[in-house]
This record gives sequence, C-alpha cells and structure tokens, in this order.
Amino acid sequence: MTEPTASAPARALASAIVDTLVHRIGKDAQAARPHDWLAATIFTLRNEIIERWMESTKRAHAAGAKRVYYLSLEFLIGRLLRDALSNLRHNDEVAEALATLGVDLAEIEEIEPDAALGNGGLGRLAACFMESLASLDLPAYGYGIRYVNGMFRQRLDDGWQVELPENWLAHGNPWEFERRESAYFVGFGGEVTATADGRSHWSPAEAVEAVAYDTPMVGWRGKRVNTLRLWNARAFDPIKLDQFNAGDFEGALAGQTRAETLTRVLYPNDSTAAGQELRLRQEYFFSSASIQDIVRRHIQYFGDIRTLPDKAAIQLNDTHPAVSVAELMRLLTDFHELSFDAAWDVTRATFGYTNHTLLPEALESWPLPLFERLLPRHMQIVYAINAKLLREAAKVEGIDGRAIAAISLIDEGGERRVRMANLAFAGSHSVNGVAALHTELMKKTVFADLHHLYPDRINNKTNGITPRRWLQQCNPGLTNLLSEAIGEDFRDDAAKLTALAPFADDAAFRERFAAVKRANKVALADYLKDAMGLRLNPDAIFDVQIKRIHEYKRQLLGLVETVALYDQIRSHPERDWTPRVKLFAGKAASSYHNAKLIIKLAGDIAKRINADPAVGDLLKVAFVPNYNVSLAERIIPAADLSEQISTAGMEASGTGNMKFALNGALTIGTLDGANIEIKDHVGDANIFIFGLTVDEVAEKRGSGYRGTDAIDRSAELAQAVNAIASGVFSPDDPARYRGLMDGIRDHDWFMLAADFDAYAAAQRAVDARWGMSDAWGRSAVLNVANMGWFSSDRTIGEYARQIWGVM
Ligand code: CR6
Repeated sequence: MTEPTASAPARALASAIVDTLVHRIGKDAQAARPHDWLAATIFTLRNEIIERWMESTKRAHAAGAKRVYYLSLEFLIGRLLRDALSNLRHNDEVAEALATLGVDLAEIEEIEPDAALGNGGLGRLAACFMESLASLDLPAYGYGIRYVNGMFRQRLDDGWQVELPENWLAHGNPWEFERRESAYFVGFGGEVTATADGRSHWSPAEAVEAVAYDTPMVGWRGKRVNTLRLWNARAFDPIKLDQFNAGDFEGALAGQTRAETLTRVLYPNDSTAAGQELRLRQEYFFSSASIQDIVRRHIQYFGDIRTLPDKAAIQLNDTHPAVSVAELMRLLTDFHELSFDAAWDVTRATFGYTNHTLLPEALESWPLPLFERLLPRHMQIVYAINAKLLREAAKVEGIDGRAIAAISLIDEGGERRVRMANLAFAGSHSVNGVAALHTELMKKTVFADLHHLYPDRINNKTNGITPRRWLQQCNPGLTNLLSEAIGEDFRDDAAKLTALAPFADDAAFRERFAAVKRANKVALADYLKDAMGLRLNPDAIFDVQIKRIHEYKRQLLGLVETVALYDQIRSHPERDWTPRVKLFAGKAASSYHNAKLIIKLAGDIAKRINADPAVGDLLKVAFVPNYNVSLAERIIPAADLSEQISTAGMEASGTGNMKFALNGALTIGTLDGANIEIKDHVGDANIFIFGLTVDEVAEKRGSGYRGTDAIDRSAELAQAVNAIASGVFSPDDPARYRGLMDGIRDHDWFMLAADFDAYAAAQRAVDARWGMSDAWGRSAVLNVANMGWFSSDRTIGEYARQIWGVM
C-alpha cells in the first residue's frame, strides 16, 4: 500500500520494488527484513543498470573500440548502492518510494556490506579508476579476484588488534552475475616438452577452472556502465564419486577445497610481500584467466592476434599481475604461432605497468625453484626474455656488469629470485609512478639502470580520487552548498571547482561553509557516541590520521606529539589551549608486530588522557576500530586537519590526503608523495608543511645519525619518549613500549625524532590559525576550490591519452 501523497514515479517504483520482493526474494512487505528490502531495491535498480550496461557493450563493439583492461589483485570498492543511486541521480526518487513502504533508504544503505577486496590505497585507487573510466565513457574491464573473505574485520580486545574474517557474501551479492560460459582452464606445475615442430608443450600437473563474476560499474550520470570481472576458482571435478562412495568423504572433496582455497582470502599485506606460494598461485590464476579472456575476445571480434595492441591496452596495477607478461608470451608463441620476437613486440605494445612503492620489502620477487616448479613454461619464457633484454643492454654505452646485474630479471645475489618489477618493466611500453616525486625517485633509485636502458619509458601519472564518491556522496551538505554558490558544472568537471575561489573572501559564505563542517562533525560525534561511547566536542579541532598502520606513515609521530601536548597542557594550564580531538584508525598487517603495538599504544594513550580531568575537553584521543571505506566516508567530511606525515620519500603518493583536502580539511604534512602537488595547488599559505626533505633524510641516514641526537636536543620529545618507555601509559606492563622507544633512540630509521620539533611547531601553527577563524575558513575554502585537479578523471584522462591511446 502506498501513500497517495507520493509522486507518480515514486509510486510506480515502490510497486516495482514490492514486486521484486515478492517474486525474487519470496517475501511480502510484512515479512520482509531489512536485508530483503536492500536486495529488492538493488535488484530493481539493477534492471536499468543492465540495460545501460548492454548498450555500453554494444556501442563499444559496433565502434570496434579499443578497450582498456585494468588488472589488479585488489579492488576496494566499498558499498555500491549509494554509488549507483547517486550516479544515476535516482536518490530522491528511491528514497521517496521506499518511504511510502515504511523503509528508510539510509538505513538499508547502512547494512550493505562494504566490499573490501583490497588493503588500502592501491585497491581503492583501482575502484576510483573503474568509476572514472565509466564516467569518461571509456570501454574498460577491471580484472581481479572474487575473494570470499576480503580485508579482515578488526576488533580491539583490550586495545589489541584481533583479525576476524569478513564475510561480505553472507547475504548473497545482488550486484554480481556469474558467467558460467566465461570459464578458463588454469594449470600449475607439471612439465614442458618440445613438440615435433619445435614448439613447447606444457602439461600442467594440476588445473583449476576460473569462473567469471561480473559486477556493473556505473559511471557518472549513467553514461556508461563497464564491467568489473572477478574470478572464482573451481575444481573441474568437484567431487570424486567413487572415492566418496568408498567412504573417503574428505578425500572425495579435496580437489574442490584446494581450488576454493585459491580465491578464499585477500592477503592482508600492505606494502610487504606475502611470500607465500598461495600468493603466487593467486597471481598466476587471475593473470592467466584475464589474459585468456582478453585474447579470446580479441580473436572473436577482430580475428588477428597481431592487432592486439591496437584494440587492447592492459594496465598492470603494481607487479601482482606481472606474470601476465609471460602468460601473454606463452599464448602468442605456443598457441597463436607467433615467433618469439613478434610476440615480444605485441606484448610490449599492449602492456603498461604502474609502480606503487619503492619500499624494498614490497618489491615482489619469487624464489626461482618455486617459480619453476609452479610455472615451468613461464620460467623458460622469463629466461628467454632475459636473454634478449641483457643482449640489448650490453650494447648500450655506460651499462657495465653491475648495471647488467641490476637489470636482469633474475636476482643472483644470494638465493636466486625472479624479479617481478623488472619483468613488468621489460614487458611494458610505459612504466609510471603515481606522484611527481615518486616518479623521479623511481628513475634515480630502484629503476635507475632500466631507466638508463629505456630512457623514454618512465612517466608520471599522479593519482586521483573520484569526486562522485569522495565529495558528492560522502558530503551532500558541502555539495549542495557548492551548487548554490557556483552552479552544477563542478559535478561533471571537478576542475570547475576553481570558481569557488572568490568565495573564500566572502564572510557570509565562509559562515555557511563552517556550518556544513560543523554539522558533519556533529553527525560523526553522534555516530562515535553510539558506536564506541565516545563524547566529542564538535567545536574542537578534529585532527585525523586514518590509513593503514605502518611505521613509515608515522602514526607513532602523531602519538608521541599527543603525549608531549598532554604534558604541556598539564604543565601550563594557564595557556590558551586549542581544544583538539585526535582520531586514529587503520588496520595493521596481521604479522606486523610494531604496527600492532602502535595500535595498542594509541588505545593506552587515549585511556589515560581521556580520563584525566586536568585536560578535560582540551584533548581527546580515540582509536576507531575497523577502518574501512564506509568509515572513511563518514570521517573525512568531518575532519578539520588531515595528517599526512610520512617520512619523506616513503609514501609513493597517498590518496587519503586528496580526499580530506577536497572536503575542506587543512593538511599538516611532509614534502612526500602527492602532498607536494597538493601544496602546489592549494598554495603554501593553506597547508602546513614541515620536516626533512628526501635529500635531507638520505643525508641523515648516511651520516651516522641516531635518534638520541635529536632527543637530547628536545626536552619535550625526551619527556614524551621517556614517559612512554617507562610505562606511564602501560602501568599493567611497564616494559610494553620500551622496544618501540629504543628503536627511536637507536636508529630512528623513520626520522621520527629528527622531525619531531618541526612537527610540534607546525601543530602550534595549526592552533594559531584555528584561533583566527576567518583565516582558517579562507584556507579551507581554497582547499576545496583548488583540489579539482586531483579528480581521478584527470588521472584517467592522462592514462587514456598518453599510455593507452584511447582518447
Ligand atoms: N600502499 C602507496 O604506498 C599510494 C597507493 C596507490 C600504495 C600509496 O602511497 O597512494 O599505493 N602502494 O598508488 C602499494 O600498495 C604498493 C599503497 O596503497
């Protein structure tokens, strides 16, 4: 029954949703639970999406268009309902329709699981790219793995991180379409023999079937809908019936279990190599299925495999899919009868590779015996590529024995290993970094010799974020205010946000802008009160550091400074302190001891400070559990200050930094990653930059610097480090943080002590600016106005024109 006051379209939609509920879910409106309403709403909305999806596919086909293939082991897409509703501009209509049924759209949006098929920035970047590809009307496929258990759920037990499986598929997944017809054979192990006509024949010892699951990716205004194709592993022979009937039930199902294990879990590692055989299996599994799919589509549409680079651009998101280079070579030479050299030309012209880190521990390499055992044919191909590569290198002036060793696909120092970054580099016509500084460092450090050999190959593509999710959807208050001020153009082209700049000087506008921020802070405070019993003062500065927990990101710097501030507030209660709320959130890799200890320390510090009447409302600290995309969407619009304080040279780009600034937070940050470009866009006066530069870090590390040098010179720092080390915050276990603090005193690899005074001074500059609310508001508005450049539409436009040749 619908209310007579509802509009005609809303009434029609409501009856369509009820129809879906009855005929698809098998429940009536009385019996339906929230999850049933969610599914019914998605299924109903899906019909329109499917029509646009098929139309998009047909259009690309009719035009004989070149397609972009984005291969990524991670897609951190988060929830999709609000994204689809908002991009199709159906929000109000659906909310109204559901209201007539007594259902609150916001409530059912909230129970949609957060699809966390990724660890952090790299996976979220892939999701933003998928959205921008569709928004720019570029035919594209994302290829990845349909993990049954994505990123773990983080619980805090007595402040310690506990990892629990996240079961995002528990209620089924109304967004996905299983494509049984798109299934491929993926082999492992076995042996390679030579055929009579001199070709190679690989007989794998085991094989699994890769089955496609497609999810529609809706672009802005629904112009185009692209496909995210995720692979699921299945046994060819799910049950051995003879074995089962003979009473060996487990043995009969062992093949299926083994296959399913392959796509069961996402490796919870961020910038550290997993090193497990299963990880290499996952990488080959999804690479092989994807490359087979791409080759099949090309042959079906265009006939001749030699034209592949004209019709397909394959982008490797980090080295995780790098084995694709060898896989395409295998298909071209073993099945499509191309000569090795011809196959190599096709391969290089087709692939592009994006590097996302310079951290040595994150540069993937596989022990040669493992690689050879699992992928014997690919090992031969890697050797053949290497021979060609090193012959080419030897001809170039200035390349000596050392350089040859660095260029080689095989690391010969110690245990021999296959270097995936070198394979990806050699097999691609384009190799890009993700921020200007990062790209320059690639040329100077890890890829210096490969860069010397191929000086035109490395290029920069500074990361971006989709302004649909990270402004329009997560911050409707600000979005509406912007529309009123500068019209609707910015929704289609974020660069148009510059029209906002003059409003920075308009006091009345600044007031409304501040009111939006305050409302977002109140909403977050309410949420955190319900979720964790926190009481926050919405008039305090909301100072936020949310991201994966990693020593190079220096959450510890934030914590040590918090302790120092706490001490200052207590020692000088007469001063005019600026009330602050310090929010931390993030997950630690399960095997990363220090990262987990940092989480515990955040909790211990919070417990002590929040209970101290001497600081009252002046300082509150919280570690919010289970950071994920949905939580980021809540926190970012409410932030005043964005902490981007990595050791210079270590954060390739960062993308959280962009989200905060786009939502009007001011950044306190180092000259690292994309912070530098943010500074260039928002202006030096509207960002708080501090700390050592890359060159100064290198200089210090080379000069025998120790943390104690800096600690001895800074009373505040010494006090804070000593307090933490001596157990002031861990009376139950006074020695808990001694090792962590000794690390700062002894080597201070991450330059925490070296940067401390500069950081603390920058924080006091933040306080001073906050005290001048006009100046703060002006800076905040100018941040929003100047962040349009960081739209992933701009990034994708650059990839499309300069790497893929599709625009
Ligand atoms: N951890 C970088 O560290 C960058 C993203 C996306 C990272 C981060 O600075 O913004 O990629 N690297 O380019 C890897 O994951 C290897 C990341 O997310």
